[in-house]
This record gives sequence, structure tokens and C-alpha cells, in this order.
Amino acid sequence: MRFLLMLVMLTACAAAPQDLSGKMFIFPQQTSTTKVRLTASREGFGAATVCHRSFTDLKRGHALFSLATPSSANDFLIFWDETNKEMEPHIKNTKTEYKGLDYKSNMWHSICTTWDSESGLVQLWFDGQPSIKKFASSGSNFSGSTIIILGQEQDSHGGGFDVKQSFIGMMSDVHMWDYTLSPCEIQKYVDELNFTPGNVLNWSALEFQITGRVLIEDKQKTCY
Ligand SMILES: [Ca+2]
Repeated sequence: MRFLLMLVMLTACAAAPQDLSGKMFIFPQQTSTTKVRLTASREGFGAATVCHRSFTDLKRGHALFSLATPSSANDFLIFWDETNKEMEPHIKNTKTEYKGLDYKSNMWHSICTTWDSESGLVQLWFDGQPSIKKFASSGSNFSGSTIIILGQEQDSHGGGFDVKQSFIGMMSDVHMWDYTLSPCEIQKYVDELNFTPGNVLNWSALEFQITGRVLIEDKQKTCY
């Protein structure tokens, strides 16, 4: 009974949302298992914005954000393709390609991606610069249970990881909304001003589960 109670308490602790404001996840080594699974607070929507900041020195392809549903492993995936030097938002298994970005190593980049099922259009905001809109997929919402993972790229619902697509580096300020953010809201996110936090994923009230060696540290920028 006592053991059971402890188990229940441990589970409750793991599920409690945490305020990660001013903090970052550190992915310090290359494995095919290390990951952070994020819990979405709603499912089945037909539009999305995902914003995050990342810092890496990887010189190979890597996943920055991987959302899978039972019917599509790349339902919302942000992938850097090193061979073709392009950022690739995948929506419902359809890839769009953005070339000519200054995706430098060893510095923070903020990336926001918007999509809505009505128009089917994707737009990438790279360090605050809007891309052109490209067509990905229209007419259907995300459906079924979503599994959102940082650190690995899902080839199946919750699995199918490839060590050569894993993320090593730092990740912060991950938010997801079930609508497309206005340019003004995106600019506020990029400039780290007050913005409306994500209603699907909120970095300041984040439910997540870490597997393997992922550390949480302050994302300190200046000395006082
Ligand atoms: Ca893969």
C-alpha cells in the first residue's frame, strides 16, 4: 500500500507541469534513445504554430521538433537537412524545403513554423525573418494521439529513432499553439518580449518526461 502510494506520488510528480522560463534542455551526447517527450494539452486541431530556440554544432541532419500521430510519423516535423542545406518542415508526411537560411553553428536560432489546414500553407520564421509560404497539406486536422519528442526523430509513433538524426546541443522556449500566430506575436516571441504562451505546449508550464541524459540548466546570457 505504501509502495503503491509512493508510485502514485512519483507519477504525479513526473506529470506536474514545470516552469522552465529562463532554462534550457541540454542534450550532451549522441545516442538513439535520449529524448524529452512533451505532453500536449490538446489534440485534434487543424492549425499550428511551433516556436523554439536551439543551439548546436552538429554537421549532419537533425530533428528539432518531432510530432507523430498513429497515421503519420511526420505529422509536424522540423528537420535540418545538412546535405541539401535546408530547413524542412514536414506536415502530415509532406516535406517543404527552405534553402538559403543562415543556420550557423554555435549560436542560438529562433525558429517558428506556422501551418493551417484550410489553406494548407506553411511559413517558416527563421530568426524573425519570414519565409515565403509553401503548400504542404490541406483539408485534414491532426488526428489521434500525438507524441511530441525533442532530441530524436520519430519514424513511427513514439519510436523508430536514428542516431544520425538525433539532436545534440541546447533547446529552449518551446511553445506550440493550435492556431497560426500573427507576425506581431511571432516578433514578440523572437525578441523575448511578452507574448501569449502556447496553448498546446507552454514552456512556462511544461509537462514532459526525460529519457536518458538530458539536463536542465539556466540559459544565462549576461553577467550581473
Ligand atoms: Ca528518420
